[in-house]
Amino acid sequence: MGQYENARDQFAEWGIDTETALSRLADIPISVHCWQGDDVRGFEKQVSTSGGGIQATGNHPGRARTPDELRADLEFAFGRIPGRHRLNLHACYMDTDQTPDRDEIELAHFAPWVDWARAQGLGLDFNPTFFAHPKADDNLTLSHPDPAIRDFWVEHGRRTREIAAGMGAALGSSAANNIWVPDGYKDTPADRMAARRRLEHALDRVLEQPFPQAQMRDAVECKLFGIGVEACTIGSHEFYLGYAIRKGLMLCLDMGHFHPTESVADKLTAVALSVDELLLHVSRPMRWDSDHVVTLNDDVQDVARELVSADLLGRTRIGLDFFDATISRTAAWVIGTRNMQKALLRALLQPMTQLRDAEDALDYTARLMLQEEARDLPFGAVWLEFCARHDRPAGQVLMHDLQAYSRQVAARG
Ligand code: RNT
Ligand code: ZN
Repeated sequence: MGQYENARDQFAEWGIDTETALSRLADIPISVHCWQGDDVRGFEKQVSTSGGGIQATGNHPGRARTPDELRADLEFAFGRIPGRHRLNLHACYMDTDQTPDRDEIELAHFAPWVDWARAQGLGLDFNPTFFAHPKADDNLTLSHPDPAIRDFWVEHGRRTREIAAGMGAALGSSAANNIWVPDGYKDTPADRMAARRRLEHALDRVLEQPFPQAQMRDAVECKLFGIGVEACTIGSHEFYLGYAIRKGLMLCLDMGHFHPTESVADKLTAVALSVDELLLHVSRPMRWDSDHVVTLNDDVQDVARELVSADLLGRTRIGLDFFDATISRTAAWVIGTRNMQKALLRALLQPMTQLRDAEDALDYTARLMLQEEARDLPFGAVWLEFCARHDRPAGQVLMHDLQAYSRQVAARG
C-alpha cells in the first residue's frame, strides 16, 4: 500500500474522507497578488513615491522590472502551485507604452494582462492604487480636504471599477475590485467626523455606477494604522463594516490590519451574518502589519478551519497580501500560496461531526482530545497526493526548482 492509501485509511478511521477533501481543495481558487513579484513598485512610467506604510524591505536580486518579467515569474510560480487560481493586479501594474495618470487609465492599458490571463486559464482581480503617487503624499486621498484631490481619486476609483468589470466580462469570471486607501493622520486629528464624512461621500461617488456581480464586485478594506498614520485611520474597521453592510459590498479582512491579539478567524462568522461575501487578505503580521510571507501558522489554520466549519468557502474570496524582498520573490509566492492551500486541506480533514457532537454535548474534554489527536494525522501524505495529482512538485524537487529559478533571475541585477 502506498503512503497516500495508508493515510486515507487512517483518516477513514476518524470518519474523514480524504477524496472529498482533495476534490474540494481543487475547487478553491487563491487570488495571488502580483505585488510580491516586484516589491509593490508597479510599471507606471512617471516617478512614484512610497507612502501609507506600503514598503517592502530587502534587496534580494531578481526583482521583475517589466510586465514580461513579472508574467514569466508568475508562470513559474503558478507552475509550482497545484490547482487553478487567480491573479490579483493593482492599477499601477498597467502594461502600456502610454503614460496615463491614475485618473486616465482604461481597460486597454491592461490588455496584455487580460490576454495572458486568458491563455493561462487564470481569473483576474483588481485594485485601485491610492498610494505611491504625488497626490497621495499627504496620506490623504478620498478624504483629502481639497476637493480637487478628492475628485482625482474618485475618478481613479471609478475607472478601476470599469476596468475590473471589463476584465471579468472578458474572462467570464467575476473580478473583485478592492478599495484600500491609506488615509489617516499621524497625530491626533481635530475633526475625525469631517474626514470620515468626506471618505464616505467620495466612496458613494466612486460606487455610483452599478455593474453586474458576474463581472465585478466591490470590496472595501479596513485597517487599524500604518506608518505615518498612527493616530487615526479614516477607513477603520467600524467605518467599513458599517459601510459594507449599508451598501451591500464585500468586506475585505486583512490579517495584518487589527490589534495583534485580535483574531480574524473569529471575525469571519460574526461579519458573515451581515455581509454576504467576504474578501480575505491572508498575510502574516509580525508585531505590526509587516506583510511577511504566509506560513502554516495557527492564525492561518484557524482562518481555514472557520471557512470550512462555518461553510463560508462559497462566499469568501481568498486573496493573499504579503511582500518580502529579502528572499526569492518567486519562492515567496509559491511558499505562501501553498501554505494557504495546506491550511485549507487540514481544515477539510478535520473530524467535524465528532467535534460538533462533543461541543453540543458540552463534552469539552472530548472536543480538546479530538482537536489535539487530529494534529497527528498524516496530512503530509494527502498533500503530496494533491501535488502529484495536479502534476506539481514537492519536497526536494520543489526546493531545487525554486533555487534554480532564483539563480536564473538573479542575473537581472
Ligand atoms: C495595505 C493593504 C493593501 C495593500 C495592497 C498592496 O495595508 O493591506 O491591501 O497591501 O493593496
Ligand atoms: Zn491588504
